[in-house]
Amino acid sequence: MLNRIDLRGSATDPRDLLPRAQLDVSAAVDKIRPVVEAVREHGFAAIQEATERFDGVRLERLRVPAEAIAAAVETLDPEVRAALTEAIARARKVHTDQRRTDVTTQVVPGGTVTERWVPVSRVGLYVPGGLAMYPSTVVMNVVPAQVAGVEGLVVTSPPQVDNGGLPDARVLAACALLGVDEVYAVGGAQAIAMLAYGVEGECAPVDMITGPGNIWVTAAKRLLRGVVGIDAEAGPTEIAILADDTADPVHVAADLISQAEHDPLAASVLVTPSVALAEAVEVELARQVAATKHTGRVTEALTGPQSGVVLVDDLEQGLRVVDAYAAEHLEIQTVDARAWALRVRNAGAVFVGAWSPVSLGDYLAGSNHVLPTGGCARHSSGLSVQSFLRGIHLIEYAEDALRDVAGHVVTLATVEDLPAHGQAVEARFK
Ligand code: HSO
Ligand code: ZN
Repeated sequence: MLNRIDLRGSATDPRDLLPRAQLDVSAAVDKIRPVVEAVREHGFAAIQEATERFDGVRLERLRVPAEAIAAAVETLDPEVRAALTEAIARARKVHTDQRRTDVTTQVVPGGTVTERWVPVSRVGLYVPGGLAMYPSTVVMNVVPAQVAGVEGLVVTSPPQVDNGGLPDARVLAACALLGVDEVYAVGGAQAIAMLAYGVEGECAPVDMITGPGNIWVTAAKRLLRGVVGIDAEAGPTEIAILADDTADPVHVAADLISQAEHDPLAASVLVTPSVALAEAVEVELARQVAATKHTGRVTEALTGPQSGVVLVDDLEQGLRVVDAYAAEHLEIQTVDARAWALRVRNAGAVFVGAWSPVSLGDYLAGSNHVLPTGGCARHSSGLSVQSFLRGIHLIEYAEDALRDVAGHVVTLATVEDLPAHGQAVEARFK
């Protein structure tokens, strides 16, 4: 079922040997530009028109009434409520430990630099509502923002025909459980434009937008980056598993399928020095894929060029391969899994050992599931409290401390041919 990539005995850089799904976001940007411009110019009327056209719902107002949010949590299945409550509690625990404290450095006597960590004022979270209906994503975006101290937190999600033109009831319930009461029934590019520009009398503009979305949402985020802050462009999800012959093929296959279930473009990659394991996993995949609910998209994802089994000489080479690939999710199912995990340099999140599958992290580990895809794990991290904070330097020098260093300022100003910079210091000591 999986493509086989045999790197045994190969000394070439593995970086480009593992193909990735390509999304043509630029083409989508041209398509959504008129929608974004219309929202900027005509506000409510443009959103109403686009929503009718794309979602088949005529919105009388954009904001979801408080009673509808309260009703969603009242009618929520108690088991779902218990699971979401536990997910929120665990995520809060982990994210609370990410809080930063302001640090003052005394550079010289009388001269200090303080780094203040200040939350973004107003954040908009986009929650998809098509193929994917993810209350867990509400948790993963809202919790770090709240822990960071973001005061204005708004959620927007497409209206559902079968929920009376409101966003999905489970998404609304997650908002209620998290204490988010500013929620809009707007989806797609028009939602991103609404958040970025604001809509007179309906929705104030935000400073930053987070949350996943389909290609149109991603395109709108790319177009509006700069007008607002954008967290990251989320591509199709990825799982890589580094495993040796101590791994259980039943678990390995189940985990590969679990992320393939998200999207026909999802990537599932097994990296192993064990041919026996690779073969056992193939047998298991055939059995489990036939029995899984979303067989169609799982099969497409697993057989696509973005997925495969990579055979390596040993775990050392395997480590080089997974580092080069920089997966969104990396599982280590080997002997001494923790020791190997600590050597990984590039991954969005690393799942260590037999009892830490990716789906635990998707919901209940306490870690965040908004992670860098498409190789971005080489330079970026997942969503965290830090994503919602800005470090602002406070520079405080006393007269003597400035005088002591004035000569160096003048020297550097002169070498850069910016003499007025030097004079701004010298003027104080004339
Ligand atoms: N695996 C997805 C997140 C998710 N899974 C949400 C289930 N629900 C991307 O990390
Ligand atoms: Zn998932």
